[in-house]
Amino acid sequence: MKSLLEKLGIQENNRGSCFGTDGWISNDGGSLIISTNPTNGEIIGTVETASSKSYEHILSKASTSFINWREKPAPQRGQLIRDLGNALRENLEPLGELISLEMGKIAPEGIGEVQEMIDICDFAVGLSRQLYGLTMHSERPGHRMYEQWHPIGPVGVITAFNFPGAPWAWNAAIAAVCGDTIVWKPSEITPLTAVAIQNITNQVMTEHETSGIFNLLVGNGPSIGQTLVQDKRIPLISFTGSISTGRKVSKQVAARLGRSILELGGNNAIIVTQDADIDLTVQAVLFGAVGTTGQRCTTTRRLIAHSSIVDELINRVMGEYANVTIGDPLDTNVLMGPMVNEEAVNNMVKAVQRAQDSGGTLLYGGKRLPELGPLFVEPAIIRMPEQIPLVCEETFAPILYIMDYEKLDDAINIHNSVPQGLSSAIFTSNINTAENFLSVGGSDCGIANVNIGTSGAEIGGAFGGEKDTGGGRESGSDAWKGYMRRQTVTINWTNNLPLSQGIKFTGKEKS
Ligand code: UN1
Repeated sequence: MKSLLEKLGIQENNRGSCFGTDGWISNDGGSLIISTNPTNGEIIGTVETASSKSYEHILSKASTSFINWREKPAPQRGQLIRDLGNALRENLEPLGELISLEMGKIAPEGIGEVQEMIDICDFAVGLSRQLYGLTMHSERPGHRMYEQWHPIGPVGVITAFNFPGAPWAWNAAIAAVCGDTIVWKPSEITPLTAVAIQNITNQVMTEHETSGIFNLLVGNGPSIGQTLVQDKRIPLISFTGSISTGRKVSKQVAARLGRSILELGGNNAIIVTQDADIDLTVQAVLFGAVGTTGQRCTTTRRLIAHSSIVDELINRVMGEYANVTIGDPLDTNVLMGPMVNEEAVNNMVKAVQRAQDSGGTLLYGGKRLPELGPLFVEPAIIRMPEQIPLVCEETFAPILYIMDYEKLDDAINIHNSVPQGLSSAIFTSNINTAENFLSVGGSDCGIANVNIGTSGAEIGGAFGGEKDTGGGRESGSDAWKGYMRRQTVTINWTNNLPLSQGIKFTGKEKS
């Protein structure tokens, strides 16, 4: 472990406020966050939280750096992101391993997360030459109209423990090519991954003889997070986390008329029709429900299967679950690591009990595995006769609720009858059924997949969802527009001043 941490520049005790290589700020008065390995409870390292003085320091650095950074031509900004992508490539394995160590996801998923960071850098480099605005035909003769996109300012990025790197990268890589600087408040559960990433960005900023583009503020949500959310100097807050915290963030940002991008909880389902390819479905369910120990916002939480195939599907899925090796996420044969903390385990155990008390049948797992460690659990499969309120909640754990249906309309109705709207999927070999699911009356989610599970989205699409998921979009497609301000420009190149809508306002007609 020591050599891994050394490679990433992590010490036993780390500072948590930074704006560049020489910009690690010592906190007077900041408390310590202890980062522990959820697999064995061992301390990996500590990080100092930002004091109010270091907060001010970082904010002023992010604000002054913005003034210079925004002047750099976007394709040149892209060069820095190209080098960031390359630096991440060089650190693919150690950074992936640190993510596994600190968060508990298995090694291939830790590495996959870093790959996702690299992918978004590649995307952002291309984007740096494609920040296109439209031109419009003016209704007035001799007038030209177009829109241009300007950087918006320092962007506040608040991320969650389950993906300690990728959502930062979706925001940071895109915001940086857009000309913004970034102030990152990572989850207090995964501060070391954040310190490692900051070290990588520092190296890249130094190579480019700059600083203050990527800034870090480690601290607790209710203190530093809240201060950031209420800070008028931050025109945009991008928040990933729970619905309840997202609601507070949204209100506070709206109260100061700032902008927010919210990526909140999901309650993602797969509909399995009578003509689905069962082999394909079973593989997708396994990755979707068990992957990342059920702690992705895109995790498959509900399976809505046609009554004619539900029993076969349950048998097949249970067969796969029986082969899931649970244990140290860095062991190559392990498919499911620990949960993140005691609270998460308790929430899971409680939900499994509540489901049974409300008429559900526990078909598989759902118990603690104390012999492996206090944070290990078996994934649970629960057959539900109907979609009770508990199933409409997101329990951030590997619990799969299975329900059945007769008619596709009923399945879509069950599917959409939850408050969240992030990711969705249908397994079918019937094109009509698939198109029905994708039509306006079909899935109400931000992501809709056919013959692909609910999790594991590529960076090229816009990522996010509707309803209580918060409506934000990050990552690919045109999500970059959220990180810039649009300016509509009209130029009159004549000696006349015609008004729009044909209005005459000369005062001469009277006399
Ligand atoms: C998250 O859980 O917050 O689609 C992000 C996925 C990943 C991202 C998940 N690409 O599952």
